[in-house]
Amino acid sequence: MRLSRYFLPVLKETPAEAQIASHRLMLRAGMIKQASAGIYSWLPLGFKVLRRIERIVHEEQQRAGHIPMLMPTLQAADLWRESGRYDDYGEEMLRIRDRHDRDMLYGPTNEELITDIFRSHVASYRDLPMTLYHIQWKFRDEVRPRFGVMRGREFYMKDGYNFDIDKDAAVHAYNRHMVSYLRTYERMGLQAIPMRAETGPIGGDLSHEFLVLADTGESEVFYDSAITDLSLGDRQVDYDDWDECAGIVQEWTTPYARTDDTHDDSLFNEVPEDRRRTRRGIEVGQIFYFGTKYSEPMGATVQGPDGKAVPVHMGSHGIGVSRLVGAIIEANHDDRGIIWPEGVTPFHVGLVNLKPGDPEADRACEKLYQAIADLGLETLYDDTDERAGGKFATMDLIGLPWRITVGPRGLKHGVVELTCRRTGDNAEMSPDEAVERIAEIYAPHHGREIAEPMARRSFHTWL
Ligand code: 5CA
Repeated sequence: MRLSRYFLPVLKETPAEAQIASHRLMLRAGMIKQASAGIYSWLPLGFKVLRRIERIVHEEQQRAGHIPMLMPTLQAADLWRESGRYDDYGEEMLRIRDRHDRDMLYGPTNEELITDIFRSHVASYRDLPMTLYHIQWKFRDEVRPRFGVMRGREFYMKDGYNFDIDKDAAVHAYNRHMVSYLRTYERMGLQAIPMRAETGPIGGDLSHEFLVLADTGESEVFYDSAITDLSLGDRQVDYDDWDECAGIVQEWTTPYARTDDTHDDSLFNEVPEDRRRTRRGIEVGQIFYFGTKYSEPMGATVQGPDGKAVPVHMGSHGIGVSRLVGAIIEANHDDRGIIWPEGVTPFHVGLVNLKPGDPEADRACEKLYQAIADLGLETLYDDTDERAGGKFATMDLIGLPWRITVGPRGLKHGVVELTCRRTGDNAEMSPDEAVERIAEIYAPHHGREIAEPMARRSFHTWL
């Protein structure tokens, strides 16, 4: 993409209404614009990051064998009356009446809708286990929407629902979700720590939240620092293997890690003192097992092996897709701007032409642009007439992890400059070498979905 033809409305001034770094930087980098309180338009750069995150979520869900679908944002109130949540949910639910005076609502979550789909079409235990998910906009009329996309009223969420024959099978689904979430966040360059959680309006008695450590997080968190040494890395996981998934869950849930909701001082004090940490965190996901809370009142039963009808055991599992954009920035920025992890960056490379109009510089840039495109990677090419200082400031603000700077002076010696946004390290090299370096850097991220086998049971393509 050429910057001269793109829409990147960066702001020079720091917007007064933004209290935290991610909100400020998203506004300044031209990623979002507030439409009304807690509701945002996603401008091209922000939309690109949202899509990258969404794609990672889809790939990891499908790797775990979960089936994508799409449910609407507007729902009929009657379904929520069946589960009893229409009255319970309270002020956070946006209630709407249509022209026929029917009560509708903008979905804050989808347990009822999915349970209705399930009961209409599935009748036998032979069709289980099954996990369906979608990524869709939600609305919660938060009292205090704030921090930009981090606590919005309208927000984008992946929500998945498992249907299993009994508790043991549903606990495996819970474990499988925990493992696939760990992988999902790692691919985004994040460490998200699973912490025991309250279940709130979703219900049930087993739940974990995933928290990204950041000073601006809304929750206070208490943990054993040993948990931050854990990583899945390239570990291949068989998502159908109950013991393997349970083993990984055990590994991640043994060190103490809780939010202020579930914190227990006496247990925390058993952690060796030098490993006890108290910090703040951003909740980027939550998983629940709630058994038959919805299936029983709504009559979602299947015929078991003995011919008897039994209510299915369910759980639901959410990832805050739009919140993640803010959370990633909270965990990755400096005083000059955003620093995107390679896995989610909107463009892989920023290409700065210091002298547009100079035939040598133009030719070198075009060649680099093409060579990077041939790798299947995207470049944002600053071909504008702005002065060098302004170009660098914009690139630093929007946070592309790698920048190639091309100018007539360097080209005389056959070199361009490759700069790492995170460390500020600069190196001169030939344009060919720069392309090679870029290829190496992105190899572990790019095409990963092709290189690694998906879950054996199902592989549904997306896009
Ligand atoms: N039905 C369950 C699981 S699908 C559910 O709704 N879970 S939740 O309430 O925990 O939401 C899932 C995730 O959505 C949260 O972990 C959080 O990351 C994100 N989220 C929740 N509320 C907001 C909000 N107001 N703004 C942005 N993201 C939000």
